[in-house]
Amino acid sequence: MPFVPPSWCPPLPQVPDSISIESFMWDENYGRHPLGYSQDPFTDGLTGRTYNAFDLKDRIDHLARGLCKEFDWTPESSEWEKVIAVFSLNTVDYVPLTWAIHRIGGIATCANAAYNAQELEYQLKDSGAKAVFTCLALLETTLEAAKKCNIPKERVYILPMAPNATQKSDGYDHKTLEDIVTAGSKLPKIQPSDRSWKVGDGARRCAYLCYSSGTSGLPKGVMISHKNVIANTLQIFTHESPTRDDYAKRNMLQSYTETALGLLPMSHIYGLIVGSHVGAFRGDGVIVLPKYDFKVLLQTIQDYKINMLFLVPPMIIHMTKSKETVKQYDLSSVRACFTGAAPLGKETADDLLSMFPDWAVRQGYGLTETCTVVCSTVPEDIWFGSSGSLIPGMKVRLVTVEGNEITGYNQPGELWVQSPSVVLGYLHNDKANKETFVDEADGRYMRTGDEAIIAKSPQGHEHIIITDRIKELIKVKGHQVAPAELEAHLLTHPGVNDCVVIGVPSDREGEVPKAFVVKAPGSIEESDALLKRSIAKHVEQHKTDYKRLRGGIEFIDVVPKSPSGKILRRLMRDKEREKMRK
Ligand code: 4UV
Repeated sequence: MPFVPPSWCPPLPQVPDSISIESFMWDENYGRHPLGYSQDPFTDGLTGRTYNAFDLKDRIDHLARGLCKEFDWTPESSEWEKVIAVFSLNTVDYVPLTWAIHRIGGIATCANAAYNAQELEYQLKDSGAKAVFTCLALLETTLEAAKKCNIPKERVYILPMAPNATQKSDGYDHKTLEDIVTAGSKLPKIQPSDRSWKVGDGARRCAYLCYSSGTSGLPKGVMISHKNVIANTLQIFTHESPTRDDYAKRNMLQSYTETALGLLPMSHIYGLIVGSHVGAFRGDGVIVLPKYDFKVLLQTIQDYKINMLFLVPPMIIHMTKSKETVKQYDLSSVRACFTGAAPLGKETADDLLSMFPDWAVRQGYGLTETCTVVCSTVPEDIWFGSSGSLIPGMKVRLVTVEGNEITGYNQPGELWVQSPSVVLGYLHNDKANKETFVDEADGRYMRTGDEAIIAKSPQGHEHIIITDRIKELIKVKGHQVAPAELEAHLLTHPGVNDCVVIGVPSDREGEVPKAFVVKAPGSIEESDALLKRSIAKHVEQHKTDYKRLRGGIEFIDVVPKSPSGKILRRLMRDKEREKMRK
């Protein structure tokens, strides 16, 4: 018997499947007409640069026309011919750019702004991106990666981070997003691509290609359809409705908006959907910050009177460990602090609440493969340590390793998810698709690779509590680290004969990678300490900062493997946990 959302949850409205995300946002049948915005959808928290909803809609329209001309594309051609990478810090133009790409029927592949050139190159090649939009701070990295993927420098465009930031650093006169908008404003109107869509096209067409390593292996392109995004936006919105009757009466759209924090990376599903799409759909003003700077964050909350924070656990830990600094700012506008992407410890939640007794400290759980939220706590039903109740339209099962269905409370099993937000699958990876997306008698499920229990909250509702991670993924400050990627890289070091990488707990970062290495015979380093330093450096030189082996390096004699050669990571992890307990 699958578990379903609590009865107080309004049913999920019909999810439209023949319109694009951008149309959905402005369509009065679902979203809101620009007139319905009392706040500007996106505002730059550093410079104040903003567009009201009318101007933003025009801007997207002009940008879409400009893109068609720039690439000589038609809205009707296949989306796979129109993949554009966005590799940028957060800006007010980030999400509008992706909507313009959707308007011309293309795909936006969002790359983590923390990537180095090699990591970006992997995504550009894998996704088949034809162009990259970046910001000046990341231009050098972009050019290095683009060159290796035969993307000419003419196809590298600059997103302005400040009103007049148009200077170029590499001597080449890159076009800016502004240049394309201006050119597009002089071009004849184009039909949005979804005008020619048939029923179901929105469920079939890919809109975003985000990268996730899933349950195992290297990062893979996750094909997220227009319908997936629209579904999860409606699911979250419905679940969030402060008064359930209001939603049914559609009073919500007029009555309930927030000033929300847009700090989480828009390249990641949490910042992209929960932080940006849901906010824009609800009519929130999203205050965009390019990157995490603790004092800038506090100042921005104070200046813009932000009332909804979207954070990840390490940021909350930073707050609770910096009480004196926090006290210097007026954060009285905040009503709710939402966290997800990694578990928030009960002690940290308690600590935060002791600093801010009025805040609703909420937790959500989601995945790239479910186009974000599966469940979350709502202000009326908060239970620390829990990830809350299922959102409408979501159905889950708990399945034991032996394949038995769990039907009772407080018994752990792997969480399987069924929802209109479960993505199309991984790009050209049949093996991972077969392992992750399973067809059952009652429909298609996604196997999350997370272990969970269902428990009754003090308010008497069924909650999901994530109890462990079965899959190999490591989460560092909410970022994904694929052990397989680090292991493959470590094997290119001459001193490494074999290795296994696991995540170990870290106070500040949640988890950090630790490597167990089998030394190569006759390695040239004179001592173990020198070899360790050399291996750590090998990672630092070729991988982005959060992938460093902060959990350390330990030498072992042999990597435990199954008869079929599969690394037994769980065995290593259990041994490590045992060691830590002692
Ligand atoms: O694919 P991904 O990087 O995706 C995310 C998404 C997190 C979100 C999104 C919207 C929310 O509202 C929200 O609260 C959280 O992180 O990584 C997916 C894996 O991250 C772990 C879990 O192992 C997933 O399979 N994870 C995500 N949220 C939690 C979590 C959580 N609350 N507690 C424990 N693990």
